[in-house]
Amino acid sequence: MRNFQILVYIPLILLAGCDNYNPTNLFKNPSFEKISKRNQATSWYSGQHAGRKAYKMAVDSSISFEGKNSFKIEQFTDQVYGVVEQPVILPKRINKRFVFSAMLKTKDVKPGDGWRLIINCRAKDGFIIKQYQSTPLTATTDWQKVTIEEDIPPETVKIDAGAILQSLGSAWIDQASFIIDPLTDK
Ligand SMILES: [Ca+2]
Repeated sequence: MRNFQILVYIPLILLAGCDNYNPTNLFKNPSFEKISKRNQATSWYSGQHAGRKAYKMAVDSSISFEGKNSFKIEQFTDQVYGVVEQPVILPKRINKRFVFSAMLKTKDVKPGDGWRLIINCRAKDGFIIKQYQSTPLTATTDWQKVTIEEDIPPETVKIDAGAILQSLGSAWIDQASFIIDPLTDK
């Protein structure tokens, strides 16, 4: 009986001594399962550089890593960029370390800037303080997890996080995750 009591008490002591902050995925609709008008993904913004239309961007219900849907972006002519992203509202935390990850896939993406994750850390006036990007994927690749783990500059009030395509070809994103302060959850 005494041994049982010890086993019960130790976890209680550990819980009392740690930070109660539980990092959660800050993305809404992170797996692109909720669809809005014109086959777009709820809570996500997709757009391209001004000028001639060069991208098709929509939820793809024929290919997914998780659930029924992914989001597909296809570049069919020259243009500066096409992007799918979401504004992330930051929790009030002192230590602003983040981990941004997503499953990415490509088909026949030409060499160059390719398909990659991108984060813009913005000041109150919208100015980009810091930008992070992952290594571009090109050619044809199966689903792979891509991760960016970095610090958020202290003056950041808003983050836009998503993926950008800057080469001809097709690309997909699914199972996106944006977590703040993963190290403090231990
Ligand atoms: Ca999905």
